[in-house]
Amino acid sequence: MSAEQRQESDVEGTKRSSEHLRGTLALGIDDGEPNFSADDEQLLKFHGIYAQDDRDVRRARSLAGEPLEYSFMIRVAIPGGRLTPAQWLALDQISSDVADGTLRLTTRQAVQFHGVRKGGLRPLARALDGHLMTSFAACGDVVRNIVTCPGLQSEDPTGSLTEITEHLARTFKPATAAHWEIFVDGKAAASREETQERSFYGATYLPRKFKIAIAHPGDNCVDVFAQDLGLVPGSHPDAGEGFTVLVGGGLGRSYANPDTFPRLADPLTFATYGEIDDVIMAVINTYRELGDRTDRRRARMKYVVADIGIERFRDEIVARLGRPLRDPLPLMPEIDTDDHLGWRHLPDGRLQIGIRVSAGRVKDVDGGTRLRSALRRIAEEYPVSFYITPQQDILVSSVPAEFQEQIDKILFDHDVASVESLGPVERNALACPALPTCGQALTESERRLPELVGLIEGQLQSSGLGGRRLQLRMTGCPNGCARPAVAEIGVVGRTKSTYDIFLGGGPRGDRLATLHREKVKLEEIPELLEPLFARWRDEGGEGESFGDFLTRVEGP
Ligand code: SRM
Ligand code: SF4
Repeated sequence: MSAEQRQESDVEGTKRSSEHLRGTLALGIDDGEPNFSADDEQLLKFHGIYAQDDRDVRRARSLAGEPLEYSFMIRVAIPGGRLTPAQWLALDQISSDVADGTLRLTTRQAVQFHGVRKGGLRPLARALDGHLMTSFAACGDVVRNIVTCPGLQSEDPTGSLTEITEHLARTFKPATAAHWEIFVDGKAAASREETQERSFYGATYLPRKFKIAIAHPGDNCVDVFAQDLGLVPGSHPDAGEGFTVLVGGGLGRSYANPDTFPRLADPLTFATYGEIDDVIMAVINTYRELGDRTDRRRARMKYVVADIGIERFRDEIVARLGRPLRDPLPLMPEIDTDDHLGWRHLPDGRLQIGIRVSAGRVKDVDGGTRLRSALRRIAEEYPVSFYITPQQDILVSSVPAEFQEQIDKILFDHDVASVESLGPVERNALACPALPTCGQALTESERRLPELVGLIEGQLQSSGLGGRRLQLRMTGCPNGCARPAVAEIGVVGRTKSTYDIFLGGGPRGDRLATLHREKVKLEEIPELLEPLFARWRDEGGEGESFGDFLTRVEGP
């Protein structure tokens, strides 16, 4: 049966009848209940709000016949991950006032709050609004937070890619005033004139989320091949400055649907800065019209590209643009992933320090690292800027040279690990939040990352490979939020106590890892890696990464 003949999914009906993302949210927020109706929970996502419950106590509560421990996760969209000190301080304050005291940096340069109660939603939205931030459209079937390599921004004295990032964020943000009415202005805004929604969103928005990232030509820290639409800056010999545009990437997979799979984006065209909005619009309109609205698991744009092929997809874009497309520029052969950690000099004479944040969780640990306090102090006292990286880390940037030592001292006094002291796996490990907040988690991720890092670093050590860097990414389910599908070692939750192990991705992010072993307990991973590490040690080329080695000897 074709997608047109199948019935559209319930979420499509909810969106259509929501009057541009309002639904009954304005009533639900004041109804005295700890949660919202099922339809409103779908709409909440467009406002950057996820209904969750504490899964550590879910079973006990259900057995006792008690209501679940409801709370909300709020994701703040931060274009390019760039924040002023005042914005950082506002986020820090929110985390004390209405959330669980932590800030969670995400793999898409956003910030999440967990454990927010219904009564905290409006104060949170107002605090964000007061500092020119919003959670609106950080989630939902829209263009998500625009990700941009922090190096492209902080190391570019012209600021042009920061401007483009902000321009794209504005251009593709839905126009409805619903969020400001319901969460920010309350009753005052109810009389506000209805805004026309953008034509490429209409009443039902997109079939699913749509992700855009801008990569540095030589540094794929954003994982450009994993995006619905990736942009790589370049200079065309005839057309001038612009982007090579890639389309059709995405990493999610569902055990329940074997027709789902991770996919790397294909190069589509080269577009100048002046042309890029129209090209993105044409891609979004193509997706809007051809995307599957019947099965949400197969609704991402990567399936449109996979189903019709990149050539026909190109024809669809040409038809919508009404002009031919240029060929894409070839991508640089030497691409790596810069973790942006440690001190570096910026072209304007100032400095930048990249600070590792394990699993993106900024917090103070009693008797341990007090990263949250350290960052607060830096934001309070120094004229700097911040960037969240796509590796869940944070950069303190634009540091005047005279403050370098003082900042080092603050980090030292708060027991924040220096980059030199990080282990070779720890340095680049990513983990998604998973339990206890994520409703989709099959098992643990963030909470067991330190243990897994220790196991793999221990095995490297005993295999005589102590200092070798390795890219580890862990998730609690196959949705792939920490991008394990392109990692050298991807550890993906399968059951409550086991993981599927994927191997063979690489630091360039241009190769999918392949399934090596199913249903492995974490404790069994060193044993599984031991013979592979021994071969890598004995047969690997000079400086050859683990992923490249495995691919060379075992094939892709
Ligand atoms: Fe994700 C859903 C967390 C990046 C693929 N993701 C979720 C939810 C909202 C769970 C849910 O639907 O109930 C998770 C919230 C958990 C929690 O308690 O906080 C969640 N995703 C995250 C974050 C926070 C992981 C992290 O460790 O940083 C990342 C937030 C990004 C942001 O700021 O916008 C995050 N998610 C990703 C990525 C990586 C990326 O975009 O670079 C992917 C893979 C790329 C892709 O989209 O294909 C990803 N998340 C998914 C999917 C699978 C979508 C699919 O195509 O099937 C889901 C499930 C869904 O949407 O229904 C999902
Ligand atoms: Fe949740 Fe799965 Fe994403 Fe982890 S990968 S945050 S478990 S949806």
